[in-house]
Amino acid sequence: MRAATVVVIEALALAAVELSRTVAAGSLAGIGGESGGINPDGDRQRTIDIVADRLMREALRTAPVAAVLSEEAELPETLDADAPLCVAIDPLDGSANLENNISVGTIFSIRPKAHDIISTFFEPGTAQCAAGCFIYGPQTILVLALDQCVDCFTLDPRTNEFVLSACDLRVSQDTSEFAINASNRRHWSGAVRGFIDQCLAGVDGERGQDFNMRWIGSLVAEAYRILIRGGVFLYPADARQGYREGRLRLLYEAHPIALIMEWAGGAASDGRTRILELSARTPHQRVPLIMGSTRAVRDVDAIHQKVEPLFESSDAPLFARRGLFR
Ligand code: FBP
Repeated sequence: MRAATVVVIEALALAAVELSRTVAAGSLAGIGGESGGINPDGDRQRTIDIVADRLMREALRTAPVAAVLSEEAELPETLDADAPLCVAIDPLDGSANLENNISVGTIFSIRPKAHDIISTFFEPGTAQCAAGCFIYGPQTILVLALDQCVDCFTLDPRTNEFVLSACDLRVSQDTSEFAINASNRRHWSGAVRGFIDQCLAGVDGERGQDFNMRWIGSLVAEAYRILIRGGVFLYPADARQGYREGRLRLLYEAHPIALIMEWAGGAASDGRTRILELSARTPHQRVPLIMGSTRAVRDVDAIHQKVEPLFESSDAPLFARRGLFR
């Protein structure tokens, strides 16, 4: 199974080399703008999303892959039904960031085929045998979770080869940096507001330390920053229509990023349950994602244990000026 997994990763890496060139060419590649299509989540597809999807699918056809589930298609596509592996993939996550020249990426999750293809994708995240992401930024980087360990490879543009650049990355246990889209504060649950308020209170609050904040709006870039210098990232569920289960997708965003975090010594949860223990009920299921330094993720979980119901008005006593979290 390991040999087959490596063949899949190599195939994806070849496609990523081509995609990184296209991304780097930007408007010169002539594929800026919207394609006119809509993906299964209702998001408008950009032409680059379609190109990325095609490149990754073509690559996977050359590898021992039974089926691929992509963000860009409603259902898994069967490739070679007898092959041993299935892949879930977000071919180009965060593509809306490209017009601002911000890092974007390809996220993938590899798992052994169960007795049939659909049930494979509905197994928990612990079924994954490898996961990773390619980051198309100032450098093109592969973050790879394989053999219980997370390594980093940097694309050498002179040879088109990914060269090992960091071994056995470890997420620092503690952090003084958090990442969240703070513009959604009024829609958050009391638990999320409670945690962020603790961070904002700095040395004067119960966490007793000052925090720095970051928000890139690109999952691969946030995950990479956390791998390199620690931190906690939250994309929680919130009260907006369509966000009651969060924004990010379980199978090709949260599961692979959670595997990377855990194998690098960090943690990932939905606020109550380890992401890797969750199983999807539908191919494009969304999930809240809290990931990064273990202590901070555990603290967010602990606050969720104390606070019910999920979306509480900010006027409720628990969250009022002299409530539990103020
Ligand atoms: P897409 O899958 O639609 O590209 O969106 C995913 C994403 O860009 C993540 O990479 C990022 O964490 C999140 O959306 C940002 O969401 P928001 O714009 O709500 O802050």
